[in-house]
Amino acid sequence: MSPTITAFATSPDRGNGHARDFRVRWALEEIGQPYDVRLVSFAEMKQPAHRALQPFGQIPTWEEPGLELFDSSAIILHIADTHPGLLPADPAAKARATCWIFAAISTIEPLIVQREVSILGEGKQPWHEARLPLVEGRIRDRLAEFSAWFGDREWLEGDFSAADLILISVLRRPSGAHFLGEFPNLAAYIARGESRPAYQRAFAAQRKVYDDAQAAA
Ligand code: GTB
Repeated sequence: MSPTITAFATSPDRGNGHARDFRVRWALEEIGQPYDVRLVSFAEMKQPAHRALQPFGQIPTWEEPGLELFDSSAIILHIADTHPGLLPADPAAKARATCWIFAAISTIEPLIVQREVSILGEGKQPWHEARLPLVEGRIRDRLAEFSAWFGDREWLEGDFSAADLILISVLRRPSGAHFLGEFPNLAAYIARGESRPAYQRAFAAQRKVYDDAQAAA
């Protein structure tokens, strides 16, 4: 039986693959696992039935017989634990790749999200113009650190892994991509990820949701 994930019925990212169901879709495409998608409206996400799956009323969620999960990274780790091909088999390499999953979502992504919060949520505040360069400086510094470490690697840990999938998803968010002209090795890294057939299948699937919603509107 295929797992079921949830995704936005009408994604605010306008079909650009920035909502976090995209990471799960990409992971599933990488391993060739078919999946079902239940689309939820913003109102439905805040109802008790959805909060029973996701306490914060968010997407994505995961349902398979005997297991319900939330949080895209936890879902991807579960997929990687139960299918070959998303994390290295060698325990030390697997630990290092897992380390990058946590670094992506806890050390890099919050700075990128902060710029989005700053622009979208605080843009009318009188202190916004003064604060934005500080927020952007933190992103630039962090990307410079990562770029220096990454150098001319192809992927984070040996072959492509779930760590690359998550970190590339983080870096391609608009507030990460905004700085990529300054870091050619990171721009090339993202392009490598985006050129993967599994990425393209996942992107097309989430884009179809947006296109269908537009056509029905
Ligand atoms: N830690 C959780 C995870 O990784 O699964 C975070 C889940 C999360 O933030 N979900 C968001 C959500 O459901 C969607 S992805 N938000 C609705 C709410 O909280 O009410 C975040 C997101 C949303 C929109 C864009 N965008 O428009 O570009 C990008 C990312």
